[in-house]
Amino acid sequence: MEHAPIETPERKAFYARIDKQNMTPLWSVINALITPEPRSACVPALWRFDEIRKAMLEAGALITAKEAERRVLILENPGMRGQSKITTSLYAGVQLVMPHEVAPAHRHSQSALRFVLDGKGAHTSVDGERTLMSPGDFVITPSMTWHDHGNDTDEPMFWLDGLDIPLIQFLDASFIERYEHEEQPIGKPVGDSRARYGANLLPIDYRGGSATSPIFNYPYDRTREALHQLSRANDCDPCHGIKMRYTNPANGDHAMPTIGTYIQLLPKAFKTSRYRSTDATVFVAMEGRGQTRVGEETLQWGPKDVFVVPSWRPIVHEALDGECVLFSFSDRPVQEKIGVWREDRGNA
Ligand code: 1HN
Repeated sequence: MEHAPIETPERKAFYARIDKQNMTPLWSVINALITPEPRSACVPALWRFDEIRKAMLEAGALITAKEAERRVLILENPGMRGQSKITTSLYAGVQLVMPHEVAPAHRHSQSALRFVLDGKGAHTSVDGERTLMSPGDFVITPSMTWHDHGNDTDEPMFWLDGLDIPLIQFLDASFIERYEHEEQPIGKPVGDSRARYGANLLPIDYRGGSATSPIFNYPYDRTREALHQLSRANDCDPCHGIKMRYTNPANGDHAMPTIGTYIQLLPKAFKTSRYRSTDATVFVAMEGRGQTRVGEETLQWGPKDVFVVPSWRPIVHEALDGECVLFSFSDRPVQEKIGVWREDRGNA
């Protein structure tokens, strides 16, 4: 039933009459509303880090982090220009904090993740706790937590921001408040949440009631060590290599309620089996060089490049120059919660 009913003069006249009462026939639009498979405006795309970095340093000379509130260049999906989206439901941008700058404190209902690309030792503070950031660290800013960033080092600091902005916009649930000072007071020692929640321990009466993981920095050195150890066991998933999910240690759920976050290792020369899933995914190549075939297109990537794969488009990753590590994020937790997430592993 892919064809639309024909438009007779009587029908057209009827549509015109009911149009004035804000009514419209379903049978004219049903095939666009309910499609046999996902039909997305999102297209595959790649941003090279050297190009991002160059543009960001130009931005660094044009505006301060303070004036901009956040000095970020949005990575806009070429199929959805002007919408501040990298996928239909998610936002991504690259943020630069120059030496001795502060990005002032605020809080909002959108959840944010940071994946550190370049620079070492700048900090972010979340609800009174500060963490220092290094390349490959995955840092969370939960919904409605106060956060500010600062860079006391002598090098520019770059990271990828991922936020659920389009999703929250769709739900009409956006709130933001600015803090009265540039920086919030720090009331906890560095490493407090890691000791409390990230050591296979939990405070005795902790009930894990919040939607987001209480750990807010998942440092790359520990993540990388786990991947290294697992790569020695040689039990790769044909579709993913070795792919792990960042979790909330209090309940085993995704680390963030709206954004699924993943780290994966492709052994040297590994080529994945054709795979597709309904969660459009943003990837960051953390280590190594490789390529990802997305339908008919091939995206060639190297360290710190960012690329995006639309929903339900078959992908094949291939490691071309030694071992590769990919960080990724998607709206999979939301799709799982409402029971619509699907994957197709081919025969693998
Ligand atoms: C935000 O708060 C940050 O805190 C980054 O670093 C990007 C994009 C839109 C709205 C808020 C940040 C953002 C943002």
